[in-house]
Amino acid sequence: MLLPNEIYEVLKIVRSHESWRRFECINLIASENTMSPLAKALYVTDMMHRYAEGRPGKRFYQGSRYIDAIELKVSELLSCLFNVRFIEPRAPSGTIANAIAFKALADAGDTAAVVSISSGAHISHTSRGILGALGIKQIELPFSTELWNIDVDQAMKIIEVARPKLIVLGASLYLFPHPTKQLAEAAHSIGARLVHDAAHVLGLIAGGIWTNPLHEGADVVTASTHKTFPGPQGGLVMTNDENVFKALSSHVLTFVSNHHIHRFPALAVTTIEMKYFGESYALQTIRNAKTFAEALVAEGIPVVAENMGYTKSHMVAIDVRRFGGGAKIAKILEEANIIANKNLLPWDRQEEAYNPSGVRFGVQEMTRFGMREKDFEEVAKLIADIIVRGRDPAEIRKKVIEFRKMFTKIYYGFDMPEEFNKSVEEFLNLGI
Ligand code: DSN
Repeated sequence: MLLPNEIYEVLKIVRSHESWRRFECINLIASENTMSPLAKALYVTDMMHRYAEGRPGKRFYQGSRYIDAIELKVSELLSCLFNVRFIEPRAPSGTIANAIAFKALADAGDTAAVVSISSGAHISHTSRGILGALGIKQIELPFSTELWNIDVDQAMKIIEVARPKLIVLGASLYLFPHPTKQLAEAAHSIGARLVHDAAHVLGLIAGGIWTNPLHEGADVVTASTHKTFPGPQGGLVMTNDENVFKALSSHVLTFVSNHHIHRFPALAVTTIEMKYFGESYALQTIRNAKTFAEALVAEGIPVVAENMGYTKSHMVAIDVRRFGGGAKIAKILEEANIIANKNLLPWDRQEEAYNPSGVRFGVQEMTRFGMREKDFEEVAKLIADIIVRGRDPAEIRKKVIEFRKMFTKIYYGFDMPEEFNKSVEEFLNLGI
């Protein structure tokens, strides 16, 4: 076949990525996941070519009758799963979901209270990100490394004095649920609103293991749909307040123009999977994280939040200062095909982002590929071989590739009965 060389070059890059990350690595990035075969099959359809600015029934373009149907369907499925009145599914990322929420609830010159990036805030929560781009000022919520959480008493004092317009909870380093109830009460007592960014833990909420912050008093929850919630990359916003919803929705066009419609069928399928299998998946995820943390400690690697039991989420964070820092460790783990990211820890200064104290792991993706507690004990040994015992990463890489061969299949949903998987295969064989 005669094709321009450039085509083969592109193909080679894609194939190399696919065989490496999909089949040869232990993927432990806490913000990633893999869709089921059914969701993936429904991702690439004609919908990805279309424009449908506006809301169902009120579009700026013709030709959107089935786009309306899928947008309404996915909103309905998500509303039911999360038991909320209003869902805005059109944000193409969690950051844009935050932009929509902040813009709807605050004006330039207002103030938002947020933890620091080192204590877990996502960059979009801060003056370096969306908050700053919207001209909203940032004050810091105090974080206790004893509790590995927001210091509620101190936070309440700060809120009372500074009277911010917004309080932003939720985090990218998120080991224990933030105190939504207390801080929502504090926010409402001064007429402020609470936005909870549940991007990382949306799948744990869908599985009923973490409480939906909207049910604890948050005014708005933002999220992304591809971390512990194993759907296509994207964002969403939810609220129970109709006026807030109208304000949010009116800002989608500001930040998004056309939304990425082809996400919706895959998001709908993932939502259905989570309805039926989300609880067992979320439970296994948090069990794996806890076991992984304990196994790392047993191997001589310091895990943060020891006195709090290390984690109640999908994440585990290690403090690798004495091994040369997060940048060095994340890089040598990558040489062994163990993929994680360097991460600031609360005592780090923001300028240390290029070599922070920590490395962050997430167990959610490998849990979906079938890893259980004993498998994460093995992963902890492989990591310790490199970090503690100083073994050659190239030698460990061979072991990792062998180990990963046992975990390559994602089923329709986590822990599906075999007959269900067969039905999905038959369905997929029919083509779209
Ligand atoms: N930066 C992402 C994370 O890894 O947590 C969140 O968008």
